[in-house]
Amino acid sequence: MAVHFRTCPFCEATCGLRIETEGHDVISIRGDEEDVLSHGFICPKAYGLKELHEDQDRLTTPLVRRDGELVEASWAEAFEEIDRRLTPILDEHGRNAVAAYIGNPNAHNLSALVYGSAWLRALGSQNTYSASTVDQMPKQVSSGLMFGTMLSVPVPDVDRTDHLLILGANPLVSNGSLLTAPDMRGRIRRIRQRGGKVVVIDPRRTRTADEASEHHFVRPGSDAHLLLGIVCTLVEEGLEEPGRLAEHTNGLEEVRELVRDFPPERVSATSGVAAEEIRRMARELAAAERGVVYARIGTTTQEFGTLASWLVDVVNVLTGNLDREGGAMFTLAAAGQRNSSGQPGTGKGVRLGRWASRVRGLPESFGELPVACLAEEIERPGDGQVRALITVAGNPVVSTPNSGRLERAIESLEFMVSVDIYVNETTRHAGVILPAPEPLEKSHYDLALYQLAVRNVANYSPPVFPRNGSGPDEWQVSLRLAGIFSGQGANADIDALDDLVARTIAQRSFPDRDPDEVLAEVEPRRGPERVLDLMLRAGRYDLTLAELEATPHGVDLGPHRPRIPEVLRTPSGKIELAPEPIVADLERLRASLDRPAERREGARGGASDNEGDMVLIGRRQLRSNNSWMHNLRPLVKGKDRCTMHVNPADAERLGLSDGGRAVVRSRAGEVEVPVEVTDAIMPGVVSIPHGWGHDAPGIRMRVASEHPGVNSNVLADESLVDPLSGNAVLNGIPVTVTGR
Ligand SMILES: Nc1nc2c(c(=O)[nH]1)N[C@H]1C(S)=C(S)[C@@H](COP(=O)(O)OP(=O)(O)OC[C@H]3O[C@@H](n4cnc5c(=O)[nH]c(N)nc54)[C@H](O)[C@@H]3O)O[C@H]1N2
Ligand SMILES: Nc1nc2c(c(=O)[nH]1)N[C@H]1C(S)=C(S)[C@@H](COP(=O)(O)OP(=O)(O)OC[C@H]3O[C@@H](n4cnc5c(=O)[nH]c(N)nc54)[C@H](O)[C@@H]3O)O[C@H]1N2
Ligand code: SF4
Ligand SMILES: [Mo]
Repeated sequence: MAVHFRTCPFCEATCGLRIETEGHDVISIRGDEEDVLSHGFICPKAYGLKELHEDQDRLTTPLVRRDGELVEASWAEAFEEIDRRLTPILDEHGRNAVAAYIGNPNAHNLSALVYGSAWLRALGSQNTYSASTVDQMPKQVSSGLMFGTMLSVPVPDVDRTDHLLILGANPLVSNGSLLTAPDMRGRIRRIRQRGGKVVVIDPRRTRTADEASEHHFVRPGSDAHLLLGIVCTLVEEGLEEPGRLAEHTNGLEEVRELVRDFPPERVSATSGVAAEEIRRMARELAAAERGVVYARIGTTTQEFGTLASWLVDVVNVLTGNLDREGGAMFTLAAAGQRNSSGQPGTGKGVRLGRWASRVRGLPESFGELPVACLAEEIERPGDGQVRALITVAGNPVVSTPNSGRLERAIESLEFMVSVDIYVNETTRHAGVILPAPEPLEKSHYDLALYQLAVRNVANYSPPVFPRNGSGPDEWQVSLRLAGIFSGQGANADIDALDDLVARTIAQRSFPDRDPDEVLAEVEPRRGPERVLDLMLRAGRYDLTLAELEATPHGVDLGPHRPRIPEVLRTPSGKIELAPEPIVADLERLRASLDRPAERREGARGGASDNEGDMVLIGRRQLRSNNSWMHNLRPLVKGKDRCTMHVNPADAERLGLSDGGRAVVRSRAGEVEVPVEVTDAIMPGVVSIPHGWGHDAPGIRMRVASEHPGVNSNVLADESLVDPLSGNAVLNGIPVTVTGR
């Protein structure tokens, strides 16, 4: 028997696991009590690693479509097929004719983070899409404009705060996002034990709300309104105290002026929160010794996502809580920390909208276009039309808005390649599927998530099992694709490409040193390990990979420390509190205040006499991970989880009964779902979890197909986006609901 210590790759909490194996079998999976960040905490999904290891439906051989059928092929055949089909499209129609979609698991994958940019750059397509625009893009846009880089996202210092105001996040179920902090239940309990307060703002009374001191329902899509009311109160009542931040901030005066138009009394009707309650929230936050506002996906996947994301940090600045212990702080990770390279305290800032989507003209952010545009880019003929698609660890047919339209568009493509572990809703349309190794066959280091951790930590795990079969490793697949896209064919010298990647990182990491000398120090490492070693050596803690290999429970590099002004990368060297594009977008919010009340309650203009008018939001579930963990039996057993939550008052009005069924319609589509009546959801709102709908023909996921559920994104309207970030509106979708 062997014991392995390994970081869980499934969510942002990065829990340490203790895995016992016997030969090629997983015997047990437990929390690693000695892990420096998680101290033994895990959630039920961790066992999914064993199930995934044993899953007979998980792909291990490439599939190539022959006569309409996906059949097994050799790696060489698969790469040749990709070259044969894609290269002519690139030659004839240009780079933009091939789109790429990068899914969520890439963010948890060292190989993908290091080598993903190699093939994307070789492809050179402006039609690059990812799960970011159905997720956190608004926060990246606001953080980029305010602090200067796309990953300068302040993290709530939950372990030292006395007052935590949470909007649109349910970390007891999601285990935290843009906040790597395992065991949020324990962390929230400790805030209350030390006399602090936790307030949750959510259209549902969630598990997190149950642990909080206080919960308020809010109308979906109106967090920016509520936050404006809070900021206005701080200003009007003289409660602001930016302290040392004042000298590091541009635009304070402008913000003070702007928010005076949005007193709680004015935003209350839209947000559904009483004006006096909004004022009390502001006063209590200002009075707290150490307080912080934290907001997540309920505030980003909505109509005013960028405004809400911005206002969270405006509140944190005005209360003096940004960059202060117990407030919102900037992590300093051991490797790849974006906002610690270059000259401290100044930078180029971010440039957004360098190109626009061809059909709708939505702006690019950080190299990608909004995925809500993908279907129309495939459908609309003409120069720049998308004719082929590459998906890597993504399931856009389930995860992005108006799934029905996207699916039809994908069916019309000339060619599609997927790198994935299943034949699922999306990959079933591919011409070639390249299997990715299972997590236990990969090494692991959270290059991205450690930049958002509640403490500075570093933890490397080697693979638990050797790679099964003779195929390439995942990073080698990326380089093979890079070879094909750069015109070198299916047999490019990928070792040379790897050397090139490492050399580039060496030059960037040590601009004043001879790259040969730097590379000699990390010999004989290759692949992601070589690059990680370089990044660790270049990082602020001067770590090496060998040191991490010697500390299997991770290295604790201490709590957050203040980083302003060093962390800033704006051209001014200041926090930009009133970025011009965001300020301009306030006009849209102002106009929303005058929407008729029935529209605010969910009705879509003109249809206000329809009693079924509701707004749809989502919800996450503990034993689920977006769309792809439903083939693991222990995670799906039990009663049907893909149900619609509705408030008792609405249920009665609409003639719905608990356990009955409802038909839900939107501009985009229609689904029929089982009904669960609960007072944990506010009146006027219904909730359906995303990530289900596994019953389409051709899906090869036997367990998932037994518990298919419905795909809630059939209802999400791709025409609704947050205009600054292009992020899709997935919460607050107008729907009509009828009984059946
Ligand atoms: N309505 C609604 N829609 C939502 C959301 C919501 O809250 N509501 N949330 C959004 C959010 S936050 C996100 S992040 C997106 C997620 O959107 P996606 O990333 O598109 O979807 P996932 O379900 O995460 O799909 C992951 C894919 O990767 C494959 N996979 C798993 N592990 C690996 C691996 O190691 N390697 C490879 N190559 N493939 C792997 C899986 O089989 C699956 O096909 O969904 C979004 N969609
Ligand atoms: N178990 C599990 N864990 C996961 C995932 C999963 O699918 N399952 N997905 C992972 C991913 S990719 C991500 S991005 C994170 C997301 O992590 P979280 O952001 O914590 O995600 P949710 O649990 O969906 O919580 C969002 C909350 O917002 C509420 N909400 C909806 N609309 C609004 C609104 O307009 N305003 C406000 N204030 N609240 C609103 C919803 O009711 C919900 O409770 O979770 C990650 N962890
Ligand atoms: S909380 Fe996330 S990282 Fe921790 S065990 Fe569960 S899925 Fe894995
Ligand atoms: Mo996400």
